[in-house]
Amino acid sequence: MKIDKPDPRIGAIATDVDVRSLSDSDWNALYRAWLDGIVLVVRGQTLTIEEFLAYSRRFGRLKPHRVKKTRHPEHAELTVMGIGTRKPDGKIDKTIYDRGGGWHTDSPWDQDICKGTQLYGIAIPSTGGDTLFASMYDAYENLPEGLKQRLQGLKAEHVYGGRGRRGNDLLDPEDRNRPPAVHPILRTHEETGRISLYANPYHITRVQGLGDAESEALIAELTDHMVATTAQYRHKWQVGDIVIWDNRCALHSATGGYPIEEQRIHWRVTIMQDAAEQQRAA
Ligand SMILES: O=C(O)CCC(=O)C(=O)O
Ligand SMILES: [Fe+2]
Repeated sequence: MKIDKPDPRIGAIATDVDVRSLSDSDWNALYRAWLDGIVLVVRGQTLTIEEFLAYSRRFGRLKPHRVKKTRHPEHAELTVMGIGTRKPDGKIDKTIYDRGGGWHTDSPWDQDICKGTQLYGIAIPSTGGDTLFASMYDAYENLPEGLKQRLQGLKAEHVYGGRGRRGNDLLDPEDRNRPPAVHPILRTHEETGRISLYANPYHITRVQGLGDAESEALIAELTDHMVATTAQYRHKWQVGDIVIWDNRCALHSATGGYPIEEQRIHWRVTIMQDAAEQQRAA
């Protein structure tokens, strides 16, 4: 196995390895490369659904996604991304085509911590469709000192789709309008001990304890800092790529811009942090 690091701050790319038959030392190296690199790419895999789920479970417990209509019918833990970009009337279904567009972390609307999301490339368009990742460790480290102090102890509320409840159409009616999840804006990573900025421009609704205008202004200020980080990795997909990112310390964004007549399909899992990991940090 070979692991390349395009930038010491973000990204790790593993090649010459088969995730179905990993030695203990290769597994430990992959997990470490993920924690250190925030985004881990493993190229060139040929997996069945069961094999993809088994490899994903090595990272942690899998939780079926709140969006039920894109779950695989026989494997609730598997979401299939990118099916149905064209509606029966020929129009583009933007909720499918644009899904994952705009800087965000996954599942901040869940009170349980989503440690990672893993995608597996099934069908990749000839052009466009890259995914961008940004380090929120770096965003935190580059905040002005006064702002770092101001954020101490502040918590933010998150709901699916944020203030505009964007993407609500993907949810079944009983899953819309759930109460917000609350997370600290400065979060200490349970496994690396590093501090990151966790304010999710997409799903955030308000900063607790502040008036509406002050909350909006702070969200705007933090968003500017988060998206300005230069510690970014742009993934250009190939069929057979597995990409896992650490939702505790990264933003990501699907960039779209691929031909609508071409397919862009990924298998996706949501990987949760278990209670023991959470306690180890406390
Ligand atoms: O399709 C992509 O590039 C990213 C999708 C996304 O945001 C996700 O799966 O959480
Ligand atoms: Fe996402």
